[in-house]
Amino acid sequence: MISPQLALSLAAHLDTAEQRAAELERLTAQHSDLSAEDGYDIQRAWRALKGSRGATVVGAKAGLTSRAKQEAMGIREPIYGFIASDTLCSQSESLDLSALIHPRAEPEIAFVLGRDLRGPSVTLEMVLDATESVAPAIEVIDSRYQGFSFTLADVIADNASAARVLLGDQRTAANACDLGLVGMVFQLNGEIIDTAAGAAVLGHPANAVAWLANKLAEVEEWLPAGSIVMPGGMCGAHPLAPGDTIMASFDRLGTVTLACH
Ligand code: OOG
Ligand code: MG
Repeated sequence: MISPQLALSLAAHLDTAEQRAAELERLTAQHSDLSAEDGYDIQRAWRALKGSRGATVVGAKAGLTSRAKQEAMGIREPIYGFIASDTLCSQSESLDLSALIHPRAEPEIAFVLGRDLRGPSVTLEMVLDATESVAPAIEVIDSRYQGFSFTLADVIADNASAARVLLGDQRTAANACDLGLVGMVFQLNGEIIDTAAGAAVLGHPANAVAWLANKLAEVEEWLPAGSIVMPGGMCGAHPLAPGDTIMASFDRLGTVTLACH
């Protein structure tokens, strides 16, 4: 276990890297024995730091929940992070990439909770029951580490590379269709760059939400009603450049479009 002082000082490094949009050497280069639990301690210290500046937590994210994402990042287990209020974007505004280091976009099916979800032993059915609606979403991830390269402890400390969250306008009941069978087409500047189905994420995206609720229970946290929950990218994340427009179109759930400058 690391000391609260070290957790806070490493969180402050990540915070500075994010604010300056300047990449950082991965933490494990200097602290090679950091564990996943240490990573979560650093992440919570960072969450507290952002909270002290007025940001609130509006939801949570699971990451590395699809084979595509696990293979791309070389890490074979899911992770989680928090969604800060100042990372929510709107489709009506172009995203300023100069505030980010090396942003990448990934398509996700977002869950908006109508009721608290508290583990342990949350099931897929319990997730669907507690969900007010699902929405087409794009997550912009932006590792604070050089070369977008990290170990498990590093990426956990870095709040699972969280940077921006964008939801499309449409809301659909979680039980209106089988979310595992929902197809998705990912387009960059009008060209198809990837396709996937909901089942790419742990067999069903609600499984990722259940995993997250159960994992949070280990530290006596939960997903409160009203939370936005991002279950994880359905396919690999795609780098963004100024002038790009990236769009994820989902069967039944609608479309979400992000323009960048
Ligand atoms: C880690 C964040 C993963 C997802 O949806 O899999 C993530 C990364 O790939 O940098 O958000
Ligand atoms: Mg993601």
